[in-house]
Amino acid sequence: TQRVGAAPQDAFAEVAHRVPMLSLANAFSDEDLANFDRRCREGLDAPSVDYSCELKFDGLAVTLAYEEGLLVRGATRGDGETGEDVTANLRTVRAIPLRLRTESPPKLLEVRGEVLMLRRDFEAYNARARELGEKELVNPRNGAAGGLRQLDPRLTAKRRLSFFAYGLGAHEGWRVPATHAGVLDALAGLGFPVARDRRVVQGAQGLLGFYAETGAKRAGLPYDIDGVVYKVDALA
Ligand code: I6G
Repeated sequence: TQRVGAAPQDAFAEVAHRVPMLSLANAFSDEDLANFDRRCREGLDAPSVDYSCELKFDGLAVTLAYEEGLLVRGATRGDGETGEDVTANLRTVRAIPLRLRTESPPKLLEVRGEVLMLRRDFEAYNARARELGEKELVNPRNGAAGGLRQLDPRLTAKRRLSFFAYGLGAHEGWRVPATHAGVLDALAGLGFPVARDRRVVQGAQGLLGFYAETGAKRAGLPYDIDGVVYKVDALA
């Protein structure tokens, strides 16, 4: 009753992102990775760099704005500068907290992450669609993207979308941890689902090791991924 309640809309309003939602650069080979590590070491003037490694879930990027601890707005990435206000739809995603789990919430905290459909929810949705003679979803990513763009939040709720947090947008009154891994831990503490398959590694060998490990478990993951994400762990 707290999550699905808004009336269907005619269209989505535009939202200008206070902090742009950037995309990631790609690496396609061991050599690309070695070059990434070299550029980081040279840029930081450090003999070795710690990297935070994560899975790149194959869903849709969104940003969630919390004011004084309450979810006030949720938007799609759009072109990175301006997205669409899909707050009513995002409120139906049970994994997204409507209120931060803290006694002293920050004035503003924007949390970024990916909305996706778990493989089991995708299969269940399509099984039901077949029973009813309705249209099946093509893949989990389309299921998530189409689900978020429904004008009636009751239809979004039927897709049983999931969410994983992976970063920050604008914030005021929040003590930002020193590392990306620390940010993810802090977001988990505030009640956000953060994927468990993440690790901090050292140097190019560490990056390659995480990639190989992920490849070995990819087929057994509960969701589709389209790669892994590496970030310099130190935010400074
Ligand atoms: O840290 C991240 C994890 C997963 C990401 C990310 C992601 O996509 C599923 N995507 C972006 C655009 C960024 N970080 C910045």
